[in-house]
Amino acid sequence: MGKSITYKVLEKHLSCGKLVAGQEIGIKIDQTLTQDATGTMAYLQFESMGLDRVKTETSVSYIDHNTIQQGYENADDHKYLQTVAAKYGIYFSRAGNGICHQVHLERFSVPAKTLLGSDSHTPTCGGMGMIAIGAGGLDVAVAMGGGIFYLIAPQVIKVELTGKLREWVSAKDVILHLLGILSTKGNVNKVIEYAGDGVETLSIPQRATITNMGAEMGVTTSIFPSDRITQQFLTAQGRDHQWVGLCADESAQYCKVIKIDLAQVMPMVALPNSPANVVCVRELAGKKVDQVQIGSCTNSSLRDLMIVGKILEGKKVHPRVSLSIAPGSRQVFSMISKNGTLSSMIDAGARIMESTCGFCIGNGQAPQTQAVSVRTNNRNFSGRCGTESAGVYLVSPQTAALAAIAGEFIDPFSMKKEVFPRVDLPQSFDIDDSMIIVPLEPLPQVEVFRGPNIGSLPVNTFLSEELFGEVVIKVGDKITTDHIMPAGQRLKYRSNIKKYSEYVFENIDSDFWRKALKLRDDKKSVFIVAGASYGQGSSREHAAVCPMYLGVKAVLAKSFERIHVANLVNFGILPLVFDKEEDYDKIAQNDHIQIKDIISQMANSDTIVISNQTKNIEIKMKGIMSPRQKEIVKAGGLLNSL
Ligand code: MIC
Ligand code: SF4
Repeated sequence: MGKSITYKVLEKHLSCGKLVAGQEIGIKIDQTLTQDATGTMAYLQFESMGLDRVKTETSVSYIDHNTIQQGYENADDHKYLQTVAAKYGIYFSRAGNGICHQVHLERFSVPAKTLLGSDSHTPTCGGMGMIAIGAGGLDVAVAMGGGIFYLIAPQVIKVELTGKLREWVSAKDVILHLLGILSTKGNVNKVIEYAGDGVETLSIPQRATITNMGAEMGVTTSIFPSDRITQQFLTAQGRDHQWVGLCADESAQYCKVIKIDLAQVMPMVALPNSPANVVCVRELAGKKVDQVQIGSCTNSSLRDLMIVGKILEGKKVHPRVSLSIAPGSRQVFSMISKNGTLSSMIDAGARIMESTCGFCIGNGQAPQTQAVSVRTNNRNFSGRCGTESAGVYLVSPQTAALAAIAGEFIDPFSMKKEVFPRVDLPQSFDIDDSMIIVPLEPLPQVEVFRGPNIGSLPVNTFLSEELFGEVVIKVGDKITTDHIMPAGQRLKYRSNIKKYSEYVFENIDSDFWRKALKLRDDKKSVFIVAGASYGQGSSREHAAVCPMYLGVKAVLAKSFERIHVANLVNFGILPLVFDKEEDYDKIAQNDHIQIKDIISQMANSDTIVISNQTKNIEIKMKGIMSPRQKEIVKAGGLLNSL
């Protein structure tokens, strides 16, 4: 039987297990990436493993999330990360060099290799034909130490692209269109593989926009073939020697095939508060807009910003609108500063931001109360932008630029055909890696800098045979890690678990942490009850570490997202799924829960019976852990078990 691209790359990297969809496998990781908001924990964990250096082909530590530096905390974290990188042989991309995914795509991505990143948008490099997967920091730390990364061998969905995008339609519209089909739930342990003759009409940055937002569907990753276009991009980045071709066999089998005629895709917009809440931009034409934000790892490439620059050329930003633009990397920034794009933006009245995540993670640029904020990034969860009452609308760079000038949504198709800005990628990009510090060989003696913001690693206790405690919070469907562990203004506590834990579920129940701590200190267990797709969104392991610190022992949910379930296990929290979904209604907040003989229950079957003592009933839960994961939870987490 022929093979998909996904299975070809997985097979080459297989370390253990059988490559059969649904079974747990272990793969070798060639490259890792971390960013500063998840990196400090990942490196504290790596340090605790006692190794003398990283064992991967390439590991890169990026500073891109927390660059606001109000107070000493961020700068201390950056210094810690820089010294750790020098000590253990890690490339260090300094603040200002750009967003990890954009820089990795430009400077480090290699087709047919594996990449594990402590950020959920790591699949961006799938646009280059990599198996690029987002994971919690601890899994990345293990991979840096040469350890295996475990995952469920995925089912592969083929998305067959035909035709060519029309003018004014972009790669962002393609992925929003697909989100409308696949939604944000029910895609766990799947990979999306792109094929068809439409692929060659898409440049690498366009492909990367598409794979980037696969994360919003909850798939393990997304991947494009490596072809002539991939080779051209690598050549233009001065890395032609790193190209290898990669395509699926004709007879490869897929679990599902979705056909998209690129010529039929419309300009799309995702309405608040879900990236899958999509409609055609046409339906919003005339709706007033208060803020426009262009950038993020989804849409901040040279091509994207040159299109924006051309639309803004000779125009002025509408007086109602605040427009900010953040180039994705220093390479993009530098090139738009030389080719006239930047001056068109400045002359139009755009506010030019640093090459960082910034607005995308709520780090600045919070819009006004009840604002209509139009953004080119990938997530519009409520509150993520920093203003709870604002509505965030996700669009392509061209739709965003048109709205910035008009002060309202414009249907791009209402624009004259001939005014569409045509942009070709350059034959060669400007290459200047001076903001990437290359590790010295042999590795020098380096003293790791630890400012007061670098806390110690919290350690869990071994799982006891019996848990008794209370449901401290009951939440509904699609709870994201932004709900569990807010970012934005709280980002500066990422290295200080004790302090950061005070903000768990801040926007749902700001007293959660106090109630949980009280139970923990009374030696009782804290339980969370949740609906479907618990833990969507980011890879932040803090959404497991901080609850663990507060005494959470189990999450009882209708279903979980992949990265979050791995993080719960890594920190010794039991992820349990209702055997019958309707049993969710049989547990209320404050109910007393007891789970007896857990370890023997886990050993004997995949069903765990819990008792709701308040209602005097028993409820069957499914254990969704592999035998390996059961051992980790028993040990109180991966670090203990290592
Ligand atoms: C995000 O886009 O939500 C983040 C911030 O990049 C996160 C990582 C984090 O929380 O630090 C992600 O996507 O994993
Ligand atoms: Fe940064 Fe936003 Fe991309 Fe996350 S999604 S890596 S916050 S730009």
